[in-house]
Amino acid sequence: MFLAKGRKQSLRTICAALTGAFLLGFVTLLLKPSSYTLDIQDAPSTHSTIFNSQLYVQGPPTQRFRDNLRNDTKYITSWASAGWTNDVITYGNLIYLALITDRIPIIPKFLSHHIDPSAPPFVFGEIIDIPRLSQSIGIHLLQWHEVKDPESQVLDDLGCWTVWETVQHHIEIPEPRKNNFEHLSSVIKCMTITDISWTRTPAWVELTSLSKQHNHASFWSLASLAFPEARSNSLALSPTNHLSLQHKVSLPPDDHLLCFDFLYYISAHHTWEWELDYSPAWRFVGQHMRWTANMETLADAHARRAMNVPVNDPTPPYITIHIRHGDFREQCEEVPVDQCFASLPVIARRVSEVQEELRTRKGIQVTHIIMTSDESDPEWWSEVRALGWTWVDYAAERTEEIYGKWHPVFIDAIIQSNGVGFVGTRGSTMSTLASRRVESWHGGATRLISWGSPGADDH
Ligand SMILES: Nc1nc2c(ncn2[C@@H]2O[C@H](COP(=O)(O)OP(=O)(O)OP(=O)(O)O)[C@@H](O)[C@H]2O)c(=O)[nH]1
Ligand SMILES: *[C@@H]1O[C@H](CO)[C@@H](O)[C@H](O)[C@H]1NC(C)=O
Ligand SMILES: [Mg+2]
Repeated sequence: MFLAKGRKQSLRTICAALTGAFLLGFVTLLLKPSSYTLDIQDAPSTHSTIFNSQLYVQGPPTQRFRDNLRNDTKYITSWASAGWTNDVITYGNLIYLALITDRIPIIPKFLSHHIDPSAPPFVFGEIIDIPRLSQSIGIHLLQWHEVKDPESQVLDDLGCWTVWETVQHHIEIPEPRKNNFEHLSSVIKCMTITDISWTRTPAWVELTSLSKQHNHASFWSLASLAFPEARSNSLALSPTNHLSLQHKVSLPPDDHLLCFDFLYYISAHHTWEWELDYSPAWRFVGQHMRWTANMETLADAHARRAMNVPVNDPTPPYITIHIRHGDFREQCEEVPVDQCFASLPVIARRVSEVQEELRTRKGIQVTHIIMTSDESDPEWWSEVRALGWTWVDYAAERTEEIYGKWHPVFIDAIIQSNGVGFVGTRGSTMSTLASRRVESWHGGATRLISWGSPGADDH
């Protein structure tokens, strides 16, 4: 739902974590033979269905990112730093913007500060199946580590547009990605070692429909800045207004590598559009972001153990529930938490509806129910058990120790997406995406539970 305001982070911890990740990447590079041995002369085709990053860069990752960009190819990038699902949406928006501007997106890693700042950043292509996404949407996707050597200490200068500064009206002195600017720029510095000067996007980037208080910009207004006319008209009116932090240089927004500070609050027509049926970012990109085979296998193994499936039996159809508690209690305001969140009987009523729909529409009886939640109260979980529902016990599985801190949220999201039914929490992006995946990938039955006051989900 709403993006959590910048949680205070120790920049040093983040940089240390990032350095750890770079070293890890370096070791991986040493162990793996270079995949850049082909000498390809052909110009890239945007309709190429072959996933081959060499066609879109000059060669192996370089010290300065610019040395690796092709002079016949235009690129686009942006950054993310919120909850993981929000970041999936942000990168989905970036890729959709790449699609409509005919540019190659360069995708950063996922940052872990909302899970645990000590967890290293996670490579997009290790959870999202990039070759499949690329084939489905017809454009190539690059990742930052393929362009610039993650080990590089070179501070590249870059000019970018700030959308955030333009669309926030609730703040007296708007800035690029306010609240998170310092954090974001340090992240950029650590991740890509880029020193950015910012230019404010024109006021007309704002989404005009129903959005004044919601700080959204529109896809096509931002897209127009990727083309010469809107670009030069805007630059004539709006000079670069923030010098870069390190080198104190003032560069106009780059046109070879177009970049924006933050693309979470972007829609075509309506705010929070990923919740709406016609959402172009979901339809043209999001639904094609399938999981990598490795992650699918791992999630399936966890789901099977949670359901006690005998070794030689297929994984049975199941319904997943996602109950988002945690910091959502802040939205309860004066309503006591136990009356604000949906109770287990209210959740069970929704589960029955999904079972009933699956019986009548698909002719299947689904008895396996898997709970996923950020709730930590053991009493609540024992009530879940009493209803005959199960869950993945990540502590007993030792998932974090074996695979890392990211994996519980990844595995929960994959399990949710692979159910034939889903019951989630209205207003949680994790639930929104799970519903959409279950509907789009499995033709499944879904319900979102309303909450916030007693009886909120009565219907
Ligand atoms: N493992 C696990 N983590 C969860 C679950 N629900 C929430 N979380 C954690 O809380 C984060 C919530 O942020 P998002 O993924 O952006 O989703 P959201 O529910 O819209 O939350 P906000 O963005 O904070 O409004 C997730 O990324 C997880 O780290 C869950 O069911 N399982
Ligand atoms: C573009 O790059 C190619 C190969 O790197 C080079 O031969 C060519 O001269 C460059 N073209 C321009 C216009 O700079
Ligand atoms: Mg969210």
